[in-house]
Amino acid sequence: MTNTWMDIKNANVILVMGGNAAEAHPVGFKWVIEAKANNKAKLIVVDPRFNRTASVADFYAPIRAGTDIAFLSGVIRYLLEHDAIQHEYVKAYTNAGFIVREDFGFDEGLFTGYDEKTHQYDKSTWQYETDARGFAKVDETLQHPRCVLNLLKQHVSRYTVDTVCDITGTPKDLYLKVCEAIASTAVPNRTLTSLYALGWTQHSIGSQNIRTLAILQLLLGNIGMPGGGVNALRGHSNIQGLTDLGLLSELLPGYLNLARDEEATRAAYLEKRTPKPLRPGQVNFWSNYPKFHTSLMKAWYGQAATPDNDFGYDWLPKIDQLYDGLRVFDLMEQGRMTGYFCQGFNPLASFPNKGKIVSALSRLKFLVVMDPLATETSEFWQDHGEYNDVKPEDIQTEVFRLPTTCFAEEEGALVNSSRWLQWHWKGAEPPGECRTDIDIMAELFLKMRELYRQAGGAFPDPILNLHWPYRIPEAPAANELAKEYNGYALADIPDPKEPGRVLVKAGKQLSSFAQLRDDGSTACGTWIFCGSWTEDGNQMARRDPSDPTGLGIAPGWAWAWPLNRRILYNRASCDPSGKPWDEKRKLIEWDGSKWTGLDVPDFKADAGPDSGVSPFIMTDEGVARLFARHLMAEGPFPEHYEPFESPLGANPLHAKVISNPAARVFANDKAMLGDREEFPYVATTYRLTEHFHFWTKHSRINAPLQPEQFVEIGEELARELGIANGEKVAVRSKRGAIKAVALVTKRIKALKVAGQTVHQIGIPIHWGFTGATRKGYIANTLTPFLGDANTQTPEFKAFLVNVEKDLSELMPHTHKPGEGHEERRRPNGTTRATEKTSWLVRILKGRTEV
Ligand SMILES: Nc1nc2c(c(=O)[nH]1)N[C@H]1C(S)=C(S)[C@@H](COP(=O)(O)OP(=O)(O)OC[C@H]3O[C@@H](n4cnc5c(=O)[nH]c(N)nc54)[C@H](O)[C@@H]3O)O[C@H]1N2
Ligand SMILES: Nc1nc2c(c(=O)[nH]1)N[C@H]1C(S)=C(S)[C@@H](COP(=O)(O)OP(=O)(O)OC[C@H]3O[C@@H](n4cnc5c(=O)[nH]c(N)nc54)[C@H](O)[C@@H]3O)O[C@H]1N2
Ligand SMILES: [Mo]
Repeated sequence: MTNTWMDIKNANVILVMGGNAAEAHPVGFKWVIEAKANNKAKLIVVDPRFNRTASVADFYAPIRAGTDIAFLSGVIRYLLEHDAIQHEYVKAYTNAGFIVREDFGFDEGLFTGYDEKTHQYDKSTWQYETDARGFAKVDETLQHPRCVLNLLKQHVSRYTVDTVCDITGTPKDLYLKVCEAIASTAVPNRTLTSLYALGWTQHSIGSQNIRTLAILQLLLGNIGMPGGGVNALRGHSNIQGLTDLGLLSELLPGYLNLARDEEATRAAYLEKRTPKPLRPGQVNFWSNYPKFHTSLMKAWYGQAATPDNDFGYDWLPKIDQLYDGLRVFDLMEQGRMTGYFCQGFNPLASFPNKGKIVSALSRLKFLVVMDPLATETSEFWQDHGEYNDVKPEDIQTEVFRLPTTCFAEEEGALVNSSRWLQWHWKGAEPPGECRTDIDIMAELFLKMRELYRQAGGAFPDPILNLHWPYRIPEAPAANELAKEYNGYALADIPDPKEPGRVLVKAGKQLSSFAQLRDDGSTACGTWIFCGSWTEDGNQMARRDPSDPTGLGIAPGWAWAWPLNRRILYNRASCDPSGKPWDEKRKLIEWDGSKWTGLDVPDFKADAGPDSGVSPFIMTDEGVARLFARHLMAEGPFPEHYEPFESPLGANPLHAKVISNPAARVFANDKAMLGDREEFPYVATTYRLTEHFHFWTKHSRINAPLQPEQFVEIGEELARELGIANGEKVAVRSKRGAIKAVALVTKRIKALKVAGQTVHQIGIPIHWGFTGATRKGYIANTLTPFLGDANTQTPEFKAFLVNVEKDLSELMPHTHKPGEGHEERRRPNGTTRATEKTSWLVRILKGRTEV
């Protein structure tokens, strides 16, 4: 979230689109109710289904799954046409006036630079015109035909109300009501907040859904404002922490990233990540990158990281390509992976095209599952009849299960959607042989280090040099790790402003990332967490709920990254002269010599209105980007592309390009896409309050609340197909079929789209063949194996199915392993599957045939 949960209460209009907050975030959703009760806020829900959030909305608009870019681009056109934009904000705080290169263009669905062979863009034209000094040219009058605002106007001009409603299926009167409500927040004293989650991200155009909303919020002047923002409601309780700590193939902690193959030296790597400002006098915060990276290497490698060895630069992998989940399972299926560690992840149930996942896991030599439960993944090799129709004797994979604890059985911090690091304490002792994930990983590491020490190896340095300062090496404590993430001084840090004065003494905890150095004198595991555990103690454990301004800031409750700032970009909540746009929403202000206020200013504390520094200090241009330059895979402006399985089989906007031309699709999976003749209905998948994914079905309290797989079918379609409520039906896609109980509902209506009727089917995801619910099929038997071009998030939310009453010919999954995939066998030539519920020691003793 750019803002925080509590801040939602400050909004005048709340748009829930691409999420179902009342169902999936029921506790945080109370702030929406507060806004309605105390602020007379209007709640708008745009969703294919009239869902639980819609049931308390002021208006609900139905939409065809996968068409949100068209919907929102039409709203942007409406705002520009009705002059409902906050002019002063747009002019001063966005790149509206920046002039784009003459050779940039967009034609028939493609931006300039597309390569048909690689399905990728050469983005060199997606840039500004620059002057002799390398600064971007800007037309303050916004008249230049190639300034960003005019290009945006031109780009969205095709999204007329009629075109949009024809693509989305949204009735015109409802669409116009949504436009009007959103436009009402263009004034400085009204804000729109937007709450989204997977209804936007799980598409082949997921990232651009969010970009479109960001553009809209900038035009309305709603970024940085209390009650505004672009607010991602995150998933698992610590999934925000997962990205913060860099647990994606290309990331390092704090959104730093791994070197690419071609970046042979640390100097080349750092230079690329330390951009020069695009405007005179602008501060670009990423100029501090070398300090963050060097401090990270000191935290990881301690004394072994020295200037002479480039602080261990070569010990970290350099990547040739992304190794995201889709790529990993594709490589696995090709037989190009030996082993896989599955930690807190149940891909057989949660990843697309279950048939492909079974086929992939079957080609491993070993699979390690670290989980408190026996999951579908750990049992993938077992024959569960129609629900998991495999022959164990054909599967070579050896499976190890390492039982772990759950969050309540250990202490530590969880990061929530508001970026708050909240410390929690152990609530119970773990049962049986369970051990914490930290202990398991620590023991594995120590064993590997011992093996490297004894036997050497191709490249022992990254393992042998790792700094391991924990009191009990087999069990690093949560507080030791938290202090390391925060960072500490390795030598006295001199105060740059006062010669002779020491800012931080050697050995002391740091209190701000401004204290980090690139000479090796500081260590810090995650620069954005710097300040969370200072010499004053554990800031994450603070529990002071007081909210002095009533704006929901509560600075003494836990700790928010960065620097306990609650609302990001809050400099933009003031006008260029430093006065709040709205006195009632005063977060910070310029007092004549410095920025003051209740929130921590997102700016240099002493850079005044005349300093020439613009508010968005994380960008090279100092302003927010309506035009994203080279940063998105499929274009600097969002464009409507159809889902890969489209009920239209065409894109009403351009004949040649139907779906996202840069999306993540592997050759083998293209053959597994269905067409509208065979699969006429749009399907989307989602969750229910009563279950948490695939684990609460193991709980005897949750299981009976939603005991078995059902699918939601609108009344009109049910009538057409002769399906009665409660009857069992088969739902089939190109990838396979599932059986489910039909729930016939008024809550999904047929839509009129491009002259045809489109029916949508709703498929909740929570069942499988383990646990206390009725045994069932896995919903992801149906979903396509392809994803977003930027994040590689799978397209779980828009695909094609058929619904059948005849259950006799059900083929659980039709996936055939791609051609050219080599069969691999265990070295001894046997094929077998074995259940290894035994303990980690088995691996450590080296008894596997790895
Ligand atoms: N009880 C419970 N809570 C949970 C979870 C859980 O399993 N159980 N999971 C957690 C996790 S990990 C996550 S990521 C979040 C997810 O939170 P949400 O994203 O809110 O959850 P979903 O149910 O996947 O989808 C939300 C809505 O998106 C709609 N939708 C589908 N396609 C489209 C589309 O193309 N456009 C629009 N506008 N809407 C669409 C669906 O109809 C659905 O109502 O929930 C978290 N909270
Ligand atoms: N079709 C479709 N598919 C989807 C989605 C969708 O909307 N539609 N949503 C996607 C989303 S957003 C998500 S987040 C994924 C979820 O997919 P997964 O993360 O694979 O699903 P979970 O059931 O949450 O699995 C997490 C596992 O972690 C275990 N666990 C719990 N605590 C601990 C712990 O402390 N340590 C360890 N090691 N394990 C622990 C649980 O027992 C559980 O088995 O599903 C995705 N798949
Ligand atoms: Mo999630």
